This record gives sequence, structure tokens and C-alpha cells, in this order.
Amino acid sequence: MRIVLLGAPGSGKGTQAVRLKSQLGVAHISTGDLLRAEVAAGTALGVKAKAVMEAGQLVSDDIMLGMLENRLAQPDAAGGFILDGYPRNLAQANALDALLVRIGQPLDMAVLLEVDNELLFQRLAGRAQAEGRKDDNPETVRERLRVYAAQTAPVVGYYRERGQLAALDGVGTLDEVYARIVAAVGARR
Ligand code: B4P
Repeated sequence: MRIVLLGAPGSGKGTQAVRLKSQLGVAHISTGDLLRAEVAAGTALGVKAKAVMEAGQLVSDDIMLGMLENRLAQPDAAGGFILDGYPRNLAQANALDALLVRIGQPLDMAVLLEVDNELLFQRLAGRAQAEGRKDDNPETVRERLRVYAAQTAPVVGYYRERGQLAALDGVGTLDEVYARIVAAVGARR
């Protein structure tokens, strides 16, 4: 299966992708994790990305596409993948389609986790306390949610128009949300 996981910051994408990856036996590709690894390694790209991420903005489309292309070329992605955090705007959605056609791995579906803003704030405040991620402070979270509404929400329509979208309620326990995802993915297999 080749799946895009969509949702606002804190909607549960990363959390659920980890479980789904084990069940489907596919690669979990989180562009946020890839960027955080660059930051931790102190690469030139990481230095550039750090400031952008801490401001709650999106890293440039060129950098993200190059990074994704490299990751998809690794052997574990040949048997399918869950893309978590990409695409985040319409340009990335178009670039992804072109890339997947080029490598002969077309997308099967997009899964959207829907959660209201108040709960997103609560979850990210919880993660800020637990993990201390710099971009989880309230001011940056507000900006990330604004960027999501302006740039990423249109991507939902992109997949809906193609008949590839499963829009799911992302509110509930981890198990409840996961069960909805498994049912939606099962229906497309
Ligand atoms: P990401 O790493 O993608 O961060 P995120 O949107 O917060 O999602 P994440 O997957 O980590 O969190 P989740 O909802 O699972 O991006 C970080 C930054 O990287 C971006 O702001 C941007 O700057 C940059 N970036 C990444 N991709 C990019 C791209 N394609 N283009 C440009 N820039 C890019 O979990 C959040 C919290 O909620 C957790 O604590 C979790 O435990 C909790 N939670 C989840 N589900 C729950 C549930 N059902 N009940 C209770 N709590 C729950």
C-alpha cells in the first residue's frame, strides 16, 4: 500500500503511522523526522531548516522534494510506504504525483485525520511538556495551525477530487482512531 496521511499538527499522523507501518509492513516516511535528523546532525540543510521549523513555517519545496526522492529510493520503500507530513501544499502534491509516476509507484489513497483546533492545542501542549519540542510552544503552534489552514488544507480537496480521500474522525483514544484507519485502508486494499 502507498498511503498519504494528512492532518493538522497534533492530529495524530506520526503517532498512528508508527502502528500502521508495522501492520502493513511498509516504510514510514515522516518528513518532519527527516528534517529533525538533519537538525540533530548539524548538516547545512539542518541549520537552514531549524529556524524555519521553529518559526512554524514550511521548509522550501525544493529541499523537501529532494529529501523525499532520496528516501523513496531506499530499498524498504519499494514494498509500499506511508507518507507522514508530505505533501503540505498544492505544489508538493503535484510534485509528489509526478515523482510517483516517474518511479512507477502510484498512490493508493490519502487518509485525513480531522481534529478541532482546541484539542490540537491541548495535545501539542502535552507534547511540549513531555518532549520539549521547540515548535510545540503556543505561539509557534498557532502559526503552524495558520499555515495548515492556508497551505495544507487545500491538499485535502486535491485528493477528494481524485476520489482518493478517506476523511476520518481523529478524536478518540489512540486505539479508536487506529481502528478507523485500519477499516478505511482495508476497504481500499
Ligand atoms: P511534523 O513532524 O510533521 O509535525 P506535526 O504536524 O506536529 O505532526 P506529528 O506527526 O509529529 O504529531 P502527531 O499529530 O502524531 O512537522 C514539523 C515541522 O517540520 C513543520 O512545522 C514544518 O516546519 C516541517 N515540515 C515537515 N514536513 C514538511 C513538508 N512536507 N514541507 C515543508 N515543511 C515540512 O502527535 C501530536 C501529539 O498528539 C503527540 O503528543 C501525540 O501523543 C498526541 N496524540 C496523537 N493522537 C492522539 C489521540 N488520539 N489522543 C490523545 N493524544 C494524541
